Amino acid sequence: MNVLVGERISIATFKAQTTRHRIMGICNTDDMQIVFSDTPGVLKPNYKLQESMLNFSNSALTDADILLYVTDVIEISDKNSDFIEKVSRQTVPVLVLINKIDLTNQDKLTELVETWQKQLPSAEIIPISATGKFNVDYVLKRVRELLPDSPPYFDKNQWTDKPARFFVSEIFREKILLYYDKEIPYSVEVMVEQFKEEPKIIRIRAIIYVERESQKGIIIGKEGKALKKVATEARRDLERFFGKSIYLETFVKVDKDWRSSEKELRSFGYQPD
Ligand SMILES: Nc1nc2c(ncn2[C@@H]2O[C@H](COP(=O)(O)OP(=O)(O)OP(=O)(O)O)[C@@H](O)[C@H]2O)c(=O)[nH]1
Ligand SMILES: [Mg+2]
Repeated sequence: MNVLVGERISIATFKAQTTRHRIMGICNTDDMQIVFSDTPGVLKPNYKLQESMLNFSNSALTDADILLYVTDVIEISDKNSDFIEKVSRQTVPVLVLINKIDLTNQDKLTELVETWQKQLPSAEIIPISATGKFNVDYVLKRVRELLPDSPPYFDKNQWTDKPARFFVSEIFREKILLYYDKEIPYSVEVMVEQFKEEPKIIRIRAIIYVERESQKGIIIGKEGKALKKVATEARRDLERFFGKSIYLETFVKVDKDWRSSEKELRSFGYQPD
């Protein structure tokens, strides 16, 4: 979505389940508005947070005018057969984007395109490379051609549906995904307790929630070094994102088993109120 919109809206890392929410990236031109909607990857839920993530993915099936199903040259094509079955029953146009074609060769790609075409006969299969910007313009062209006429959904100046605090939390989560291993990033949620914009500076207080006491120690690290690194990197990105100096305070707290608590998931914005 970032490459299509031309803005860094969704965080992206090499780890699975980076995206947890449904995030809109709005493209405005003089005569058109395209609302892209990035969703979590499709998975079989093991705990309540993952159920909420799958609900976000499923919701795109009910309201999108065009469905862009993004796979890549590494993912096996029948990984999400239940979801693909639902995609095949869509009445809206479906584009299957096979991403990361920079990592394969022509023969393998041709075979993969055929496999996808068999699975989704009415879909248009488009090989792309998001990082290599290959075929991205073609995807945009097809989206423009396929979009139905409609009044704009959002104000012309709006570029996302999410508030500033959301991006603070996501930028933090990106750094946590990058710097901690195993279960740690998946056990973390970041809450922005204060976001106070002054003329020259934004004052932010962020709370990193973990599920257990032992994870708190790992997040903080020896002599606080791990947390310091993450906070420094996050602050640098936040300054770039908001174009202002950032004063950042970070705390780590335990919220036992928050990923499995309906109440906590609601307070973190994963479920409707
Ligand atoms: N080689 C290569 N890597 C890519 C390309 N596009 C994206 N990536 C990398 O793939 C990784 C995953 O990117 P994400 O945007 O987080 O992927 P996602 O599908 O949104 O994943 P989740 O949010 O975790 O479901 C990142 O490390 C990207 O840099 C590409 O065209 N070629
Ligand atoms: Mg993502």
